[in-house]
Amino acid sequence: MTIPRAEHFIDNRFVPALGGLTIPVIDPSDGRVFAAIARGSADDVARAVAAARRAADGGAWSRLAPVERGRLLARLARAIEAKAEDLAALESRDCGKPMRQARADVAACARYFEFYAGACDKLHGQTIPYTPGYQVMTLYEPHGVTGHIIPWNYPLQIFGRSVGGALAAGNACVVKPAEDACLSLLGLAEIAAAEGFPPGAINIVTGYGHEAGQALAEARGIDHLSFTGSASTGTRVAQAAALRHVPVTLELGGKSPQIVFADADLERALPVIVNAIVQNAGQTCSAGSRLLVETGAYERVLAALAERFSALRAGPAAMDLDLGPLIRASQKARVEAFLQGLASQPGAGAWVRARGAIVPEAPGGGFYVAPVLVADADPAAPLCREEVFGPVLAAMPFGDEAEAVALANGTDYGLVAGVWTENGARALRLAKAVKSGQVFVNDYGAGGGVELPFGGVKASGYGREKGFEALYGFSVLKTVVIRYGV
Ligand code: TXE
Repeated sequence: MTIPRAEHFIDNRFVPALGGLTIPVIDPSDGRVFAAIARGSADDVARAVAAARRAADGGAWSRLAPVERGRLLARLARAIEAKAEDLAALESRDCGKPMRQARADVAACARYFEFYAGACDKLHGQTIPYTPGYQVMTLYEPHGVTGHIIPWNYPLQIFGRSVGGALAAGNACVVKPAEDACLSLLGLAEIAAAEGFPPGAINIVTGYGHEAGQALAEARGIDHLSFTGSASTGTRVAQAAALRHVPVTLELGGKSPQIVFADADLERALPVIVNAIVQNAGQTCSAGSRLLVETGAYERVLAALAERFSALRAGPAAMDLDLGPLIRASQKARVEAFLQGLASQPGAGAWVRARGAIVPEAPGGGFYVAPVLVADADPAAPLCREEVFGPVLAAMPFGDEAEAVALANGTDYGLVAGVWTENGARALRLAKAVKSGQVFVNDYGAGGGVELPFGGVKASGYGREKGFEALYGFSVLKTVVIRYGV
């Protein structure tokens, strides 16, 4: 696949930014510019919203029967699979992802469209027993035009989960990908048009968050907003939406705990725990970034993890190692600042127990951070409370179940938790006591499967994407009351 043009995708056509400006695209593996994208403005967003409105308000998209929508989504899933290697190569370069990760992302994106293809004609309302002489029914109707602000960590996956669900419910979409990573989504939109999606169903406006993103959050003609990103930007988006009474779904990341009891099957747990923080170089909303270990097993677990961390290798995406670079220089600086902050941490003082390596082939201009295992981390320190979004695992011991729950719930976030124990009753108690949107027992899904509703509590956001549940969020429930008696 060639690198898409530095243009928006509106009404099934590539169009330049009205202001004629572009933004350079940097390869995180070497820090060099290799492409450009259009720098969208409020005018570009308005143009995309108008196209989506035409599609949603009586246009070809809104006239499709649900079964036909489903067939289009299924065709798109197959087309994504057919172009998987090209899309993965683009995603890998743009985001600095090792090819294995990029291929997995493409497969997940296709799977979202496959899942939602089958769901289009299954969003049933109800009939409600009411007073004699009345017939009452509920209808799930599309909002109309949905806006989607997508982050840079998993563009294809998050597009699939968010836009896939919105399209399935019958909405037309305007998408603002992250300025750091949008090439694969422009390629995907072009594929969708070629597969027969009517003009205006899927529109993409690229640009900076504070320009195109803010304009989308404020745009008239948007009926629902879906945002995935930082808590601070999510707040701005929700504030802008509130002024127009537009409903919002927010997924704002987390500080997710992995809770390991002494009876856990470590053979099973350890590779999953490592992967949950190393995958995508730790830039995963559901990264298992805190490790809580029962005191009796603490030393054993840390020794085994230290061995695994020391063997990890970071390097250019093309080398397909354990992890690639971070997305950009500022993200690398952010992660390094957390590590430098360790020395000034209050309390007993955490220390780096093990560190992986950056391979010598990694270009000096790339944004690499070696994976780090931090022992005896202070739960009150920023490292344990804030989202680092890098390959840093903070470990700490706990004495009993109550302390484990208190630590697990001791941050502002609540997205995902992992519980590792062979004691079924304890697993269930923990699953209920932990405040988060998902809990895994004896596994950790880094967000889980396409079928599993996903989203947070507290500062991790609200609303759910993924699974059938998402369709309720992307729809409006209407109650129709018919009086037929005299
Ligand atoms: O996020 P932003 P950033 C977290 C993670 C990371 C931190 C900063 O901790 O270290 O956020 O990353 C768009 N109005 N996550 O600064 O700003 C922006 O263009 C509307 C967690 O990159 O939240 C991009 O498309 N939109 C996370 C998207 O918001 C705006 C994924 C995310 O960018 C905007 C990414 C504005 N005013 C970062 N400003 C997750 N939950 O997975 C920016 N944007």
